[in-house]
Amino acid sequence: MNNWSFGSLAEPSQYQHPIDVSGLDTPTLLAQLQMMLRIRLAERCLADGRRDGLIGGPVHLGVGQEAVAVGIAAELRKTDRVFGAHRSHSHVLSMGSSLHRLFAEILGRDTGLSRGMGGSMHLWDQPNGFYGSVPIVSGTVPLAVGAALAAKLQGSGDVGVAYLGDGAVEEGVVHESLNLARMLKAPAIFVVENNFFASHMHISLRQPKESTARFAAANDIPYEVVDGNDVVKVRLAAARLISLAREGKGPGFLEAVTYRWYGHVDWREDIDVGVNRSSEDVNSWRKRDPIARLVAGLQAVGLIDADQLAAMEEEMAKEVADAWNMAQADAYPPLSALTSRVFADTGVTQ
Ligand SMILES: Cc1ncc(C[n+]2csc(CCOP(=O)(O)OP(=O)(O)O)c2C)c(N)n1
Ligand SMILES: [Mg+2]
Repeated sequence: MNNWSFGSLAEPSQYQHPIDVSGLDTPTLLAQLQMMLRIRLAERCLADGRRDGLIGGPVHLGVGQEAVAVGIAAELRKTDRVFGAHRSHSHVLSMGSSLHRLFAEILGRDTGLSRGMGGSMHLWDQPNGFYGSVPIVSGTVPLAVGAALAAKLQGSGDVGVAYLGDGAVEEGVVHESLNLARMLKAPAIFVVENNFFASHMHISLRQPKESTARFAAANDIPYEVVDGNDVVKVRLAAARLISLAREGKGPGFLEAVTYRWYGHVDWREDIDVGVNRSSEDVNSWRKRDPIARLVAGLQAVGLIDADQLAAMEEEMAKEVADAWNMAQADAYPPLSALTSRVFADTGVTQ
């Protein structure tokens, strides 16, 4: 990395090539494609639901960024401890969470991942390794370090994962977390989804350099910077960093360069809101589509044909529609939940 600039990695006209899938196992690649399609269609459904007034709270969509979570999750197990933030639908779904329970949460239903009390930004699915997401930017980063430290003390070989954005690194607690994780050799994996924007502000207006991996270097933490729209590159980099962490070598930092197709929140594209987000940018990043590129890579070596792809798309569309319809038919929490669900039930009585 030269002077913490991404170079061509930041150019949407570059890296549009089919993904190189050679030497990788076919079932995993197809499962990753299916998961990326599931996430894409689920978020499209949420965009429409929000636009049509069916969803009460805001939804932060990550369409275009699916390869990051799917590549990372390929190297995780259910006993790992994953933390997200405000844009975490992909993070929770990639761990194997139920689409129906995610939709139910966003619709405020009793069957939701957080029993309908949190909405899109308060997701929880610990049985699948997802320890929670919160809207406070960077708020979960120190929690991931603590969870990683606990795993180290327990000798489980599990890791803590913190998903954060390029904007989150502007919070002081991220730097404290990096330093502490390094000093305690906590098996924490920091995954920065660098999509160049924090709300409506481009990174060039917020930071002197575009690559946030400089903060890993400053804390003597091994790091990798990858094309975040290449699920294979993300997965291979994650494998290297996660295996070091599992072996007791301490934290790792993965910066994935990507882009969100929707605007900061809800279904609009936010063209010309803020700086450096024009339709040309969005359209050229669409050509760097992580799903289309994986399909092209699989087709190039005969691992999927048009009929198989159509069948997979149809299956995912049906799964999404069924989950959405089921969630909409579910009941809201009872009124008593307003007081009984203020704190989690830990089972501890006094
Ligand atoms: C502590 C805190 N400050 C500000 C906000 C308002 N806010 C919500 S999302 C966001 C931008 C975050 O940008 P980034 O970390 O790059 O994530 P992205 O939205 O790009 O996924 C801001 C400033 C907040 N939720 N929490
Ligand atoms: Mg961002």
